[in-house]
Amino acid sequence: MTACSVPNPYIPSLVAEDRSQPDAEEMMSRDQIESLQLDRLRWTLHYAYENVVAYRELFDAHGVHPSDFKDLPDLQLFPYTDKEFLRKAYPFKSLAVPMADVRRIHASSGTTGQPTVVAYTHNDLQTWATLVARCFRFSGMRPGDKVHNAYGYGLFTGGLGAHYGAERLGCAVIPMSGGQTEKQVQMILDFEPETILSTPTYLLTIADGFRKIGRDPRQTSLRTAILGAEPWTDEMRREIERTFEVDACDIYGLSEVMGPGVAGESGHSKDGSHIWEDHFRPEIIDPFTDQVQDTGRPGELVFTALTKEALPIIRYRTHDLTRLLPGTERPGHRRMGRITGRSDDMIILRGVNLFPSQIEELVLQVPELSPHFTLEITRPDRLDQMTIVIERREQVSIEAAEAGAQQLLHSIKTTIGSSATVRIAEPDTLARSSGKLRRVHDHRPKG
Ligand code: DLL
Repeated sequence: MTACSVPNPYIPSLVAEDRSQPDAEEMMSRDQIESLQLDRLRWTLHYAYENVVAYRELFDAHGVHPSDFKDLPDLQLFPYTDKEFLRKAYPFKSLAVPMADVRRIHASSGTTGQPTVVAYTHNDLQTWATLVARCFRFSGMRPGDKVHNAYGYGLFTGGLGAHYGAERLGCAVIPMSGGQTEKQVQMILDFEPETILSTPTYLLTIADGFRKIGRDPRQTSLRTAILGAEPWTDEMRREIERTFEVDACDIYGLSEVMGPGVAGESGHSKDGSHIWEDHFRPEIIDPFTDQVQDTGRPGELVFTALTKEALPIIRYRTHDLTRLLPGTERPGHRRMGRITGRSDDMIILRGVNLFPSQIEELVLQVPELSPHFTLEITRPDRLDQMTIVIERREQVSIEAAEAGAQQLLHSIKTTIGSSATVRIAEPDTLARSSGKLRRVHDHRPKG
């Protein structure tokens, strides 16, 4: 294994196989977690510096050395990294281990330009499965459950990440992947899983699939849905819980930091995902000034991974906007608020900043309107315009949907401060998600 002048304080083989009970690190106090973080940060900074040329050059350029790290606040001495930092190292130059020690390679979805490559050693895969299993148990899954996994398999980390986590917990995994909605419905009816893993918008597509064959999605075996990979609101949680009569919990993660399982939500309190701080040190920064923010203040989430071997991650800017909150059911680990959006998904409409999740929240407060909508941004006569194209609910008349649309426009004006227009679409006419949904279509000229 790759050498490092500081011994690695983390030995994954000591992590118990039995995932049905909380593990020692999950239950640690805040003081214990911070002392663990101190040791693990010291290791990871040295390890990255000594084994990845790009980190060595970056730290040197900032005049900082791993030995400058003496206490947790010293992490702020180190420079941020971002997708661009990883892209420059495409495909394998950011790896800290020889390929002979790599056991898996994934790549981020990257809609534009080069994808980002991420890699895992045997130990990294153990840690990943352990943390996903921790999230699943925390959300209410139990060993022996049957689990329908509708996250996409392949280069995307969702499918395989969730798969090995569910196996680690002791569950029987049904590896459906995304798409083939009719088949998904059939498998849920035939195999009677207790849990479904999916993006929130794809679960709505599956609900349509049930209705299409005249089945009520409330009458399935499903009890729990563990949803993530895209922003979703508490209104969407209620919509999904009503539709399927399940408990819906959040799971958060990103490929560069690990994949799903960086944070998971309690099925009891449903009060936001706890970030597993025995493996990831989060910070919130002001995305404009780069200043670190206090707990509770909104900003961009930044992560340092504490135990990763193949791809060390130091102060990685996620672009995800949220805030840190004290832990509740796991007091040693802080929670994250809902992700309001990504700084690169922000729509600037005639000078007003808004996120698709704000529209989702308001849409789902209007009973006549369905959760199926897209945002079309245009610039006729050099003036930005946003049109919400949204399906009416099946049992609702066109007139009632039009009245609902007026109510929606009013609440957008009063809460966000933007004017928009609405176009009501017929049920089941808009494109459906089979994974991460793209809600915004920006037709404005670039530049
Ligand atoms: O989406 C990993 C994942 C798979 C998480 C399955 C949860 C479930 P990426 O494709 O790299 O990885 O995309 C990461 O997705 O930076 C967020 O913007 C968004 N995201 C992920 N989980 C959530 C969530 C996976 N629970 C990017 N809420 C992240 C809001 C989320 N956004």
